Amino acid sequence: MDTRILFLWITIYLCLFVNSVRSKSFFIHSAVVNGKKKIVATEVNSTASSFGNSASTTKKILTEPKSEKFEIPLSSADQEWLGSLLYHPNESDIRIRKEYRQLSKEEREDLNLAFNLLKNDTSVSLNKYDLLANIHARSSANANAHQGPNFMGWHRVFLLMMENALRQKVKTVTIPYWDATLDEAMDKPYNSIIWSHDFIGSGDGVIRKGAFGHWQTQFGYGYLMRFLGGQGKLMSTENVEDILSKSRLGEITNPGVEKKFNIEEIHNDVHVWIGGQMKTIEIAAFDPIFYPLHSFTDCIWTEFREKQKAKGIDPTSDYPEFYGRPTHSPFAPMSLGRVMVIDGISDIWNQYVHYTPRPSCNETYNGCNSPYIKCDISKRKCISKSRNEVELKNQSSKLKNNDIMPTKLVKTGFENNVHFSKETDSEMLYISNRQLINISADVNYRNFTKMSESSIAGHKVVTITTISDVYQFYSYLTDSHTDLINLLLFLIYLRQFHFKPEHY
Ligand SMILES: [Cu+2]
Repeated sequence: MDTRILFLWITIYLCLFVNSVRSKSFFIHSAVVNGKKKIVATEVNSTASSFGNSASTTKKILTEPKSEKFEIPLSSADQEWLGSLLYHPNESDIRIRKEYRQLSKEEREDLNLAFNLLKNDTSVSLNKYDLLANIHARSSANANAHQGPNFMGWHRVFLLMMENALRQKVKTVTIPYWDATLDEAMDKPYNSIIWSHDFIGSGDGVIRKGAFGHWQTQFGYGYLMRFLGGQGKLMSTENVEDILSKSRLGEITNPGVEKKFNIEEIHNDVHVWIGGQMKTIEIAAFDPIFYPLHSFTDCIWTEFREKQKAKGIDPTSDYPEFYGRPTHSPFAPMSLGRVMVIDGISDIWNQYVHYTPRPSCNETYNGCNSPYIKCDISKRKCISKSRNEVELKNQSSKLKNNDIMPTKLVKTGFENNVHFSKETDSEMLYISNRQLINISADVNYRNFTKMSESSIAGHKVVTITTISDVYQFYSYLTDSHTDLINLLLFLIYLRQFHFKPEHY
């Protein structure tokens, strides 16, 4: 039977059926029936949630998430804030997204800082980071975003919303992409420098240190945690090449595309490989690695669309005829403001978003462009360095014995909130140890008055000044800067803090 006629038939059938049984929905996909490939409709049930099961699996009953738990009511302030994020960049707001390991130290710290400032901003329900992350969990968006061709468009817009949110906090931040193929090519990818406190945090259970140390997630899922490499698989260079060898969006997305070419399925494996919250759709976006991963899939899609243009295919009208579930139909709502599914393939979102070329190298060219990435000539490929290989410049080194007092001093400050001065509050800030501190809204963290070393040991009040003073101060006090961000969050919002000399 001609596939168009079959499709029409299924559509009629579906309309009739959906009318008669309102709560049911169907997933249209290809399947092998009696040895022949056919287009069939499968009823969609409502349960599961973990990443990974292929929509192209024959006879598999697809599942939608259990939603109620994740449907927190949105206040008008929530909606207003979320709405403020739904815009695309323009000429005056060009975004360059680099590979994570190509960020400078300052850029990494700014990114971490912005994430933490969102996490600590409770002017909306939950906090700004979690409220936005939770959008990914809501049943409407979840159904729009997964297991169909809208996967690409939905996550593109969502990523941009997170980037816009981060830029409300630190306006130069863009979301780097995590080229997982650089790790996949390692012998032990879980040793990649990516999984370190200076980057996105550890991967062996609860994250206890670094920018995301002891981050709490919502809905009873506890501390942020990862279990790298337990299951799943990282993306390989071959995966990317396979995807880029295709010409149409419908050839690289669900439904019914062979896994080898299916970008959503390949990305699912990475979610599972990371484990922890990342493994479950509804809470995956609570892990900040979610965004660099999606920045990478978006980077691949950007490259794919460029190739389409070169082949004379217009990516802005390339939405597949067989899109599967109704939530992926071109004129379905995206469940992100008033955006529709078809808007996701428009150029408006990516016109001013650029990706640096994926790191690559060979005998004569080294485009790895990062102290954390090396060129493996035999593989003709850039590979991530491991944590052991990276000699992080540890300015702080070892404490001298006679420096012990200031160490105690600051540690005690952390443990005893009472020592901190409180300024006019307009925003709340949680520090790593969950202390609540009132801060003044007009504080510009790059603009403090000078702190001198003698004042640390000699006076009751320490005034912190510039960011570099904060670094210096910090490195003076400990032999590692992995907790830097926690201290930063603490210090940058406090011009002053007091401590009681009797403690010493
Ligand atoms: Cu997703």
